[in-house]
Amino acid sequence: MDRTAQLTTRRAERDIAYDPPPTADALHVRAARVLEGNWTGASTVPSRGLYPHQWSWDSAFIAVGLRHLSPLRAQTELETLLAAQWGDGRIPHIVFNPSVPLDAYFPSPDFWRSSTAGRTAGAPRTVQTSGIVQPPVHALAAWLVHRADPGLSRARGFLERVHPRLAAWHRYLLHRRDLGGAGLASVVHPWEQGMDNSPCWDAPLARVAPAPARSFRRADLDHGAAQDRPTDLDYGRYVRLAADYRDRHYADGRSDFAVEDPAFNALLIASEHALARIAHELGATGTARHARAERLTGALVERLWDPAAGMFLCRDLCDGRPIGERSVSGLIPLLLPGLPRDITTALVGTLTGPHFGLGRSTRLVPSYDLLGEAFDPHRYWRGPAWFNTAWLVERGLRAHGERDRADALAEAVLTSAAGSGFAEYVDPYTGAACGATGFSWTAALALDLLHSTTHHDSAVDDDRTVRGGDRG
Ligand code: 9WN
Repeated sequence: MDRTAQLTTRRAERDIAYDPPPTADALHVRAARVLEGNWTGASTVPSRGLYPHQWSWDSAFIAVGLRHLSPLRAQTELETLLAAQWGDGRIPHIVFNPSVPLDAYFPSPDFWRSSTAGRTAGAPRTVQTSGIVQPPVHALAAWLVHRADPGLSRARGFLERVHPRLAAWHRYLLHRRDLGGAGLASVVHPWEQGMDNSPCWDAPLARVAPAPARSFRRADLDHGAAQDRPTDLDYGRYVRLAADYRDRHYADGRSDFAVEDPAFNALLIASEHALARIAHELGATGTARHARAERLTGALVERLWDPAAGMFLCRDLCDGRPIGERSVSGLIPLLLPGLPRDITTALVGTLTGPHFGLGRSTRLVPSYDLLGEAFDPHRYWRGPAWFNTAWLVERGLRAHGERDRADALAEAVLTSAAGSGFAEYVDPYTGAACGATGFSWTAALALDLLHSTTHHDSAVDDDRTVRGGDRG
């Protein structure tokens, strides 16, 4: 059965009203057009209007999709980002494009002042960046990009060049950011975790004195609806935290906001496994790194697993307590190969149960608890569904043998991505577009799933199978 027929049949079976699904070829062409339009010559902007610079985890997801269009561009995307790495190993969350006007995005380079305030931390002199980080998806992306065209990768020495930078990045996170002392990396700003406005941050942020609204000018409201974006009060707190970090010259240590987050750490662990494969490809054994990834998985379970919630929860390091909000972040560790089986079973139960409703009431995984008090299907990271989190959960389901659920989620990603004009995020119930359209990682990850599901053996290439089997 061809892809279009498959999509139509499954749609009828589940009785959900989708627009007619595009053919695989049409979807490929439309996704490629989005990525072409957002390519700047050496990297890809997340969105032309709202996000006109290079973003860290966006570029990793974008590279994963770009590898199906141009492995060379995918390699370049990651190399451009890594060229802006700081001497202490951090990969900044934004690399600014000097030809974009300062007022096009806030906070702009004159807020972060990376080349002066970041000097002791080793910020680059020739390029302006932010001083915070984003989730470490990069080694995973580099490995997948390599696998797309190993010949080109070897000819260009791609892995040789990125390996030391990725290793330094992980060292930074595992040492300078182990603020809780248990081995896990901490985030010191909501923007670092990538799900900026999640209700998980409400309690820790409440301790932060906001910068006065008149002291900065938001640019996001020029592009997005105010009722869907974070409030001015939230922004005031984001600004205060970032300015305090800058004024400490980006030195790491305890601050007003320090959280151990499940998705951030799960991505670090998945990237540690990928880095082990990269090391192996370069002639080392990679065994020590796999072993470290397994130890980190143990620490993740020890610190953040909540059996009563049936999912992982964030831990607030300022009071040492778990944060009692259910976010999609707590489901993303499903991605990991070494989880005990009772945990993977519970995670699948939570994903498909009343709090997230996948395959029942929702099409894609909502970013936050459907039953939570703060749930809002349209407000940034407080309910809507994002495509990167769906892609990660799809990988997790597939890795743990949940093939039918993974197929259904992949199909929902493809139809919702195309049907929403490659929206930044969508209403989790209806799939209606929210935020920017023509959003790069939506196009890239739809492209990736299109190629992985139409050519099933590429899933094997990607090492989606559970390494060494489940424990427990
Ligand atoms: C702040 C670029 C980024 C994503 C984040 C998303 C949003 C920025 C913002 O856009 O964050 O980094 O201004 O809201 O929350 O995940 O990387 O697409």
